[in-house]
Amino acid sequence: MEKNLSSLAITFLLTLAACSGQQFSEASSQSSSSKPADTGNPFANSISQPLVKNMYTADPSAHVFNGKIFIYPSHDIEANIAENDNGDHFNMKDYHIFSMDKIGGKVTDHGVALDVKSIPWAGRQLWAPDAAYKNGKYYLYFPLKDKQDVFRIGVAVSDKPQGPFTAQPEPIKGSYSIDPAVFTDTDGSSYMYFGGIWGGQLQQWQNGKHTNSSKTDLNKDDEPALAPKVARLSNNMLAFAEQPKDVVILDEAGQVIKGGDHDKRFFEASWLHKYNGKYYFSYSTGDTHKICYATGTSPYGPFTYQGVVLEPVVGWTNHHSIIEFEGKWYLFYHDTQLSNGKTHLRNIKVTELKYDSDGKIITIDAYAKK
Ligand code: FUB
Repeated sequence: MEKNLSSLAITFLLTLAACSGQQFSEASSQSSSSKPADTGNPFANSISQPLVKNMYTADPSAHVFNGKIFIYPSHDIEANIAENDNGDHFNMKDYHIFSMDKIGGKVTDHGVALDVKSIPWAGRQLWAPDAAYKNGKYYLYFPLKDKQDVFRIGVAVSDKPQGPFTAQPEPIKGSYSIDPAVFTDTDGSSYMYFGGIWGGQLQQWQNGKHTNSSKTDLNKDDEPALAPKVARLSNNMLAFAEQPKDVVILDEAGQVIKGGDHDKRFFEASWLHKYNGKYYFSYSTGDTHKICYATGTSPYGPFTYQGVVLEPVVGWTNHHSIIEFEGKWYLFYHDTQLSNGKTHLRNIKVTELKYDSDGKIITIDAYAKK
């Protein structure tokens, strides 16, 4: 009985943290399923600890460059902005880049790599970035609202993975919405995946044109959900080489996932990795707080839904990246342990990710330390 009560208390706390201070004000119906019975502290059985403790960090995009792990996160700050459906309280102003020689090793902060003040087209809100390497240069891709308060995706260039980066004078032509993730395939082609609904504004665009001002999604639960986008990048990595296309996500029966299927439909936080020759597209389900994944045989998809990578974490948002390092696979993610549950003040973490013999990702519960 006591165990059950503790379990209930933790589930309640997780739900409370997920629903309060959330990016968007609508309440979540989803709480984490099997939280460990413990003291009432939802972080007591965290499987990993914050990687950075002297500032708030989120949305970690990790890459291996020159044999080291580099992490490109958002830099959360207390901006004292009231929470609303647009995510205005995520009012980040710069990026710090971190590196590690090995998992569990020292985390080095390389200082400010890009400041909003140095981006000529900037309005506000530097959200989740990513990075890529090609031909001796490093590229930092970032979502930012322009002076008209429309999210675009910018790119900044450096000779070093840790920056500092110099922003291009304009956003990437034809870009919109948020959360760029760049995957470079074994043939050297690089693809950008992007998009995010609700505050990420993806629902406001159709065929590259700004068409409406919906605050949430298409409001058509029985129709195909809004798809994330993919575009191959040009050789100089500064432009789209083609019109962005839909990343189609199918359910197990081969049907396109519908807008009303909030447990599986795409919300934000795209990531693409390749394992044993298969392409794994992973993403956040937003208001159901999960990281899910789908697999396919081409970087363009279609991808078929496979399951959950990461159960909900404490805090409204869930955002991740997946890399291989020295023969093992790792999930970088965030929660709100350092701020004790404040959604806009997050901290990055890392844990090992495992596959079963069929290549299925074994679901991770961030609070199930044995
Ligand atoms: O960090 C701001 C936004 O919150 C990101 O762009 C989303 O993915 C969510 O994590």
